[in-house]
Amino acid sequence: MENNRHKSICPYCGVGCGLDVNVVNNRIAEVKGLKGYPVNDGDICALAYDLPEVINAEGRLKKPLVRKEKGLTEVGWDEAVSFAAGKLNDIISKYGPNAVAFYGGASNTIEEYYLMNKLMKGLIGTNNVECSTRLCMSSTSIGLVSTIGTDAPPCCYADIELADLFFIAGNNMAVSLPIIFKRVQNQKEKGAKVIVVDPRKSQTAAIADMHIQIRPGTDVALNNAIAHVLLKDGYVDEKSVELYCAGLADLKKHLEAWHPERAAKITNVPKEQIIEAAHAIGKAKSMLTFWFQGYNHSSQAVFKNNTLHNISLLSGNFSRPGAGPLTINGEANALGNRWVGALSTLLPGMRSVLNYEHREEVANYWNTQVDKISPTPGLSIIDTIKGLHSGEVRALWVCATNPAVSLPNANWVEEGLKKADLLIVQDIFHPTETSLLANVVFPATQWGEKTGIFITSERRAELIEKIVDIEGDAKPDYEIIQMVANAMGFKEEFAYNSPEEVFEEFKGLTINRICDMGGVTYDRLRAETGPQLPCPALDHKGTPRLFNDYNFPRLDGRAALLARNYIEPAELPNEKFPFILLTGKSAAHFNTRTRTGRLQHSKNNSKTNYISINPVDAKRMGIAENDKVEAESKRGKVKGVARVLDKTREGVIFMNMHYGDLLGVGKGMLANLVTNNACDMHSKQPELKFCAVNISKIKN
Ligand SMILES: Nc1nc2c(c(=O)[nH]1)N[C@H]1C(S)=C(S)[C@@H](COP(=O)(O)OP(=O)(O)OC[C@H]3O[C@@H](n4cnc5c(=O)[nH]c(N)nc54)[C@H](O)[C@@H]3O)O[C@H]1N2
Ligand SMILES: Nc1nc2c(c(=O)[nH]1)N[C@H]1C(S)=C(S)[C@@H](COP(=O)(O)OP(=O)(O)OC[C@H]3O[C@@H](n4cnc5c(=O)[nH]c(N)nc54)[C@H](O)[C@@H]3O)O[C@H]1N2
Ligand code: SF4
Ligand SMILES: [Mo]
Repeated sequence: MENNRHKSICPYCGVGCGLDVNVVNNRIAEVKGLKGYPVNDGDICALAYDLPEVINAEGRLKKPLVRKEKGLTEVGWDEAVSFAAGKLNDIISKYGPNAVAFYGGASNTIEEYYLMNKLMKGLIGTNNVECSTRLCMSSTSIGLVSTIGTDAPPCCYADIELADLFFIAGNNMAVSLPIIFKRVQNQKEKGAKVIVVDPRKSQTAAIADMHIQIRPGTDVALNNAIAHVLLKDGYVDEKSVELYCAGLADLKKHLEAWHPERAAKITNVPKEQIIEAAHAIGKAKSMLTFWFQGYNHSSQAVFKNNTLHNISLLSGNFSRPGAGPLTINGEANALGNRWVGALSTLLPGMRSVLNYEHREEVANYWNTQVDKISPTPGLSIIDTIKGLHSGEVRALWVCATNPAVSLPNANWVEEGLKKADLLIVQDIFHPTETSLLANVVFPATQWGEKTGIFITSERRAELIEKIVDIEGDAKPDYEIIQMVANAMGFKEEFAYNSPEEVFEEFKGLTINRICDMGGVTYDRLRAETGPQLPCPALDHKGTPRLFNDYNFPRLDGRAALLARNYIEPAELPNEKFPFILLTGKSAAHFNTRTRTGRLQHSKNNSKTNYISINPVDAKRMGIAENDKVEAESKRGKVKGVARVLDKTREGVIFMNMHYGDLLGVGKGMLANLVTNNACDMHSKQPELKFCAVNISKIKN
């Protein structure tokens, strides 16, 4: 590439498009898609195209802040770091290690997460390390672990061009993964069929050959009935399935009762459509499944995942090129973070805190006592907020995530955050809704200003490099973590001179595991397209697909067919709150909008939060297009502007998640003011997509 052009990877969603970034006078001037890159071959979506405006936006935090009598006050790094480290040490000595917690974002690099894991799990001795991936991919992760024995996405994007059926459930990829959507559309033009399962007529449903407009929350019933039909109508080669799956006999028994008539009643999907969908799956040569937050943001999330995998396994659509579960992550490094151990149950290198051998391996590697690593899982982020309320948790260190906006039941979250004796917030911008509540704010550098590795959804490792210098005193997250660790007294253990040194240390914990990075070096990533993991040696080309030998990392080598029953969502509509509220993403904004809310066109065009309502409901409630409306749940109220659209069925309303108080939209527009903090019991992922509300016109 020319001198001023640099290769990078997009910092937004987990697809991991390759970018060709033009730097002029130390500013990122233009972002294009990287031609020839296997993911996107020169293509990008609007989010990446607009990166220069976001990266150069006003409002960057340039100096550390510490809360003093007159509020958050600019101080030097030494003062901020020694204040934070001193307070952390005080809290640990007074209340024990489990009184502190760390909560990071999925745009942190693997090096940053490695350091945080080492500090918290290895040296302080608490497993309270969480990541926004808890709100995003934890159910996908537990779904894969329970079905195939490991959190390793088996497929790759090249499977799209080999498939003849796409089953897309709870995934509005036209909006959320536009580059993948284009590849799916191209394949559809060549004859592939598309089934979309979504309670809304989403932008993705618009291209479907079959749109299954399911009643929200009921996917397990639908999936079970599809599996029932596959078995009953002779689409399952039971002898082969038994070779690579355990549990067929139990599942068959369980599914006997899941006939389409029963599922039709629960899902509101006509039984004929269920049968037709099952037959289409049975006849397909190669089916790829996509699922996303319509599954994961649910109190039954893991069961939705398991029952979808049952369908792929039964119909022989697993472990073959063009067939299988193609899991895409929401955020750039959501897979990398999991593999480094960014959840409170995990240890680096796809290990678990529950496993003695794993604790021993990691403790030896870190030169620490095995009992230093606690065998008890740490708190999930929702339990951490509960802990702040009860006093069990005293200090929370937030980095690269904005929980005051993104967690459910926002009033309760804010109260919890305010109760902390110490709230450290590390962000690129200030104020954010979360940094406003902090005792210490550390200014961080962002994508393009720091170096580290992302692992994207098809297990591809890539280096994102520092390509511009910054004004002000912001520092990379890895450096800030190291400074605090040093100030807490961990000098020898945290004596790194570069992120590359951190990576080389982490690498040792990946050897001979599915995440094997033995063949990955910074130099290799600079010289060529990053390999797909595992990549055990420098001359190894990487591994596009996993488990094509039908050998799964479970005790008997087979995948598990799991008998799962439908359970109702945690909160059902009732007389006082008769509507179901769904929430989701829009094309114009990314997550909590701290970045995209700074774009001029969004300031001009998307100032309002819409609440979309079905025309029949609107008429009944006396609501017209553009009316100011309010939705209310047990937990709070949210305002918006009515959009009367025939997109959802009667009784179901929808709004986007993005609108915190800041960046021009105004107070009270945040969907999470009303959402439910009930969680899936297996993945601890909150039910962000289903709560009971009432809706009314605001009279002024
Ligand atoms: N432009 C843009 N792109 C993004 C993001 C963004 O904020 N903006 N965020 C990124 C992130 S972090 C993520 S996780 C992804 C999310 O990407 P998606 O999961 O595709 O997006 P969502 O809008 O969260 O939800 C998807 C769909 O689930 C449906 N749904 C709700 N309840 C149910 C149900 O019970 N069953 C079924 N089958 N469907 C249901 C909703 O109607 C919605 O259309 O997008 C990523 N990409
Ligand atoms: N109701 C409802 N709620 C939802 C969802 C929904 O669909 N409905 N979606 C959920 C999902 S899937 C997700 S993933 C979460 C996302 O929730 P969050 O993680 O809270 O969302 P982001 O806006 O991505 O937050 C990233 C933060 O990190 C900062 N940042 C960016 N880069 C860096 C960096 O390099 N270093 C540091 N220190 N900071 C940086 C940004 O300014 C921003 O404040 O929201 C969840 N919440
Ligand atoms: S699809 Fe995702 S990774 Fe690709 S350019 Fe858009 S936001 Fe970035
Ligand atoms: Mo996400």
